[in-house]
Formats: sequence, C-alpha cells, structure tokens
Amino acid sequence: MTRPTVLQVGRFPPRFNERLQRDYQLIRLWEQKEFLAERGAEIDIVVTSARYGCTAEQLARMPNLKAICSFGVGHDSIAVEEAKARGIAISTTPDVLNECVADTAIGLIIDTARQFSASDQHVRQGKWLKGQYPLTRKVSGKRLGIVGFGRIGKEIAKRAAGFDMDIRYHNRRPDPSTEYGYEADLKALASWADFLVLACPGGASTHHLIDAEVLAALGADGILVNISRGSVVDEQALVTALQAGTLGGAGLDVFEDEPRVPEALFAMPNVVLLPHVGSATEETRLAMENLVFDNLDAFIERGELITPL
Ligand code: 8YV
Repeated sequence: MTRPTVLQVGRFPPRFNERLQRDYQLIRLWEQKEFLAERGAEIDIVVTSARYGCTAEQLARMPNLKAICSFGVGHDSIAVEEAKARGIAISTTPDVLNECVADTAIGLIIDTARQFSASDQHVRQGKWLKGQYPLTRKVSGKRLGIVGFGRIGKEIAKRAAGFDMDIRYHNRRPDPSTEYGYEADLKALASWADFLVLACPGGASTHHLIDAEVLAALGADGILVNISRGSVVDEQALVTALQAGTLGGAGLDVFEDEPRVPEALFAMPNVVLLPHVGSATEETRLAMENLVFDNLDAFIERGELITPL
C-alpha cells in the first residue's frame, strides 16, 4: 500500500502521537472533526485504543477502510462484528501487557485484604498517634476464583500459586492445558472463593456477569477484584453490597463509567480504587506502542497483521 491515509481516533501520549505524525499520512480526528463525514472514503487504516474504540457509525463513514490497529487488548469498544463482516482486519496488543495486569490483580488482592492503602492514610493523617490500625485479612493460602482463564487469568494463577493459594477458575469451557479445577457455575465459584478476580473480556457476553446474586455468594468475608472491564460488574449492586456489609471488600481498577467512580466507595477502607492503570508502566506501554506500529507497518508492507484479532 503506497502511503495510506491513517485516521488517529484520539490523543495518545506525546511520544506515540509524534511517531504517528512523523511516519504516516495522518488525520487527527479531534483536530478535523468533519473529516469523517466529508472525506471518510479516503481513510485506509484507523489507529485507536481500547479506550477510544471505533463505532459502527464511524465504520459506516469509511467505505474503503482496510484495517484497525488498536492499542490495548480489550476490543469491547470496537464494532468487531461490523468490521469483520466487511473484511476489515483488526489488531490489538495482546500478551505484552499480561504481566503488568496480573501484577495489578495480585496488588489489588493484597491491598484490599490487608488494607495497605487505608492504613497508609492512617499514618499520613496522624491517626497512628492515637491508636493502632485494626486487624485485617490474611492473603497467603486462601482460595482464589479466577473468572476468565485466558492469557491474563493464567498469569494471575501463576503468581497466586506463589502465595500457596488454592485456585479454581470459571470460563466458557474447561481449559485442557491446566490442572486447576474448573467451575461451570459462577455462583458456586463465588461461594467457594475468598477472592474472586475478574480477568474476562468486556462486551455484551459478560455484561453484569457479576450481579447481586454472585456478590451475595462471595459473601461478607469475600473480596472482589476487577482488572477486566467495569461493565462485567453491576456497579450499583456492588455499592449496595459493600454498604450493607454483605461483601467483604473490593479492589477495582475499572469502572462502568470511567473516569466516574461511585463516591459512595470513597470512604470505605475495605475498597481500593485505581484509575485503570493495569498496563500503565513505562515498560509495558512502550511494548504496546511498538506492537501497534509493528502491526501498522506489517499491514502497509504486506497486508498482514502481526497480532490479528
Ligand atoms: C489500557 C486496557 O488502559 O488493554 C486494555 O484493554 O484496558 C488497558 O491496557 C487501554 O488500552 C488504554 O486505552
């Protein structure tokens, strides 16, 4: 493909923006808002992210689109079915972020159970001078239920094994590559587990998979950790369960309406709130960036993606 026109859907960090601008014939959608409506037919490739996505309406305005290269592994914000039906190739950035996202899951389990973030506040606010922080919950040796035993779920299991945890998982179907126990019934997994970690994809198939009933099964001593997508959890039911004390705690990196987080959670010491930083390290974000460019270049040179969806 000779010098294709690339549409950048949203702003990335400066290094990424500059490289896109330098190396490609680039249209920045937020700077040329009318471009899609007026000249959408000129666009060959879209560069987007798990956050910005690419909607069916946008796709409809790009009749000659050939590929979507996305930054991030999640694709719930991309109109995948519509794209596939038109033969548009899609790439994401799998694998390079598994370790950091799994690290985040383990960090959230420990922080939520041991309440390190809240006890840090106890020190900073001078409360230690007035008394000890209350006792918390042990992590090692506990029962871990993993919802979604894909690439990231497996990395979480690997780390949890180092904490002598008893591990079981829920997936659409059993995974023959693992000896960990499979639980077809999500509620049964939740009532067995001390910690329930969500590592499944977002989108329609998992919307509100974790509802009031699953939270009740996890129970007053159970902790929910979500590093997948906010849409997987019925957030209102989660807030209600935490307020009622029928759920033990929650460690959350993702929310239903980011960056808006229910304020009811702000003062709860048994809740840890992160601003969607699972993959947000220098090393991993650079690897994700490089993979976007490798996909772009492979598609332009050979019509092939390196990590197609
Ligand atoms: C990023 C993510 O924050 O990969 C994903 O699906 O959610 C995160 O790694 C996201 O890609 C940024 O847009």
